[in-house]
Amino acid sequence: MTATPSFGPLLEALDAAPPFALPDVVLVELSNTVGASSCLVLLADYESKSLEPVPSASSPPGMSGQSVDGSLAGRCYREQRARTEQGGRRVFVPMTVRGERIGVLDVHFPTEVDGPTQDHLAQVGAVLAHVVNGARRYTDHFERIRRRRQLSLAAEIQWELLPVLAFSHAAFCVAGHLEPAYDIGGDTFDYAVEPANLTLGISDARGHGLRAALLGALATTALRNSRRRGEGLVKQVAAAHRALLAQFGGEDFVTIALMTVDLPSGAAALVNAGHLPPLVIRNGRCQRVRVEPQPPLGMFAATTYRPQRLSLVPGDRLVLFTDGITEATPEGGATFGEARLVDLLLETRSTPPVETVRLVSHKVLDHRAGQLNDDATVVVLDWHGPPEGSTAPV
Ligand SMILES: [Mn+2]
Repeated sequence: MTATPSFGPLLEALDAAPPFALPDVVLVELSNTVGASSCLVLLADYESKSLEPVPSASSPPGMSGQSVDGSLAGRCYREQRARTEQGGRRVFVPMTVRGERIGVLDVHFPTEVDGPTQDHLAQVGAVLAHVVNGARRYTDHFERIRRRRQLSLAAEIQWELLPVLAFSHAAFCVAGHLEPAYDIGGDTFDYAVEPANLTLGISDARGHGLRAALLGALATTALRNSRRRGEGLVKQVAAAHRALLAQFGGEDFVTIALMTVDLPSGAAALVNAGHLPPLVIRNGRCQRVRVEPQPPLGMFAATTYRPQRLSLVPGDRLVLFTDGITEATPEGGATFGEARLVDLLLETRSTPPVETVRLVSHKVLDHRAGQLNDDATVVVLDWHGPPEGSTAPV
C-alpha cells in the first residue's frame, strides 16, 4: 500500500470527538487509511516505569500496563524508535512532543506492514502526542490513566507547577525527573525558552509534605511572574526571596540554582542560593561548577543576590540535582553520594538527557530500596551550541 494519507481527516475527526474518544477515532482513521485491525494508545505513568493503556470502545476490559524496562513497547519508548513484532504485523511508534515522551502507539495489522505505512504511523504518533498534550488542559482523563496510584496533595501541587519534562532544541536538550513521583514534597525544576535565551532552575524547599510544596509553589510562581514581566535573573531571584520572606517570615526557605543561558553564545549567568553546585561533564570529565555560596531564598531579609558567570562550550552536559539524590541512604547503609552519581553520569554520558534522568532517578530509588525519605530531583542540560552558521537567535 502506498501510504501517504493526509492528516486533515484525522485532525478533523479528533477535533469533533471528545478527548476520551481519541483511541477510537485513531483506530477508525488507521483502519481506513492503512488497514490497521486494532490499536492501543499507551501513556507513560508518573514514574516512567510503565506504559498504561487508554481504554477504548473496542479494547478488552482490565488491560494492564507494559513495563518500560521489560517490554517491546517500553523499548520503543526508551530508545525512541519504532519497533515491530509478529512478523511486521504489530508496530510500536513513539508518541513524543519536542523530546517529551508521552507514550507509545501500538498498532496491529492483518499482514506485514511496508515502509511507507511505518513512516505514516510514526507521524500519527507525533500528532497524537500533541493532541494528548493539548487535551490535558481540559480533561483529567489522561492524567488519571497516568497514575498507577493516588498522588499526595503535595505531589499534585508540584506536578501542576512542572514544565514539560523534556525539551529538545537545535542549541540544547533539557530533561528533568522527580521522585518519589507520587509523593513529591518541595523539590521542583523549571525552564523557559525564548528566541535568544534559556532560563533553567532547580529548587528544594525546606521540609516535606504540603508546607514544602506550598513554599516551592510560591518560589516558582514568584520567579515566573518576575520573568514574565521581562525582569532579569537577579530580579527574579530577589522577587522570590521577597515573596517567601513576606509569607513565611524567614522560618522556612528554599535553596535554588537558577541560570540563564544566552543561546547564540553559550554565555550563562548563575545564582546559587544555598543549593548544591551543579556538575558539568566536559571532555570526558565530570566536575562541580565552582559556585559562590549565597544563603537560601527567604532566609535573611538583608541578602542581596549576585550572579556569577559561566561559559558553556558545545558538547557540555550540565547536571542540576537536589540533595535527595546524593543523600539517599538505605537503612544502615551508605549514602548514594556524589561519587556514585558522577560514575553514573559518566557511564550515561552518551544517553539522551530524557533517558539519563530516568536512569539516575531509578538508581537512587533502587539504592533506597524504593523508599525515599526526601525528594530526589535531577535535571540534565546538553548544550550543543547554536547551529552551524547561525548568528541570529536560534
Ligand atoms: Mn532535599
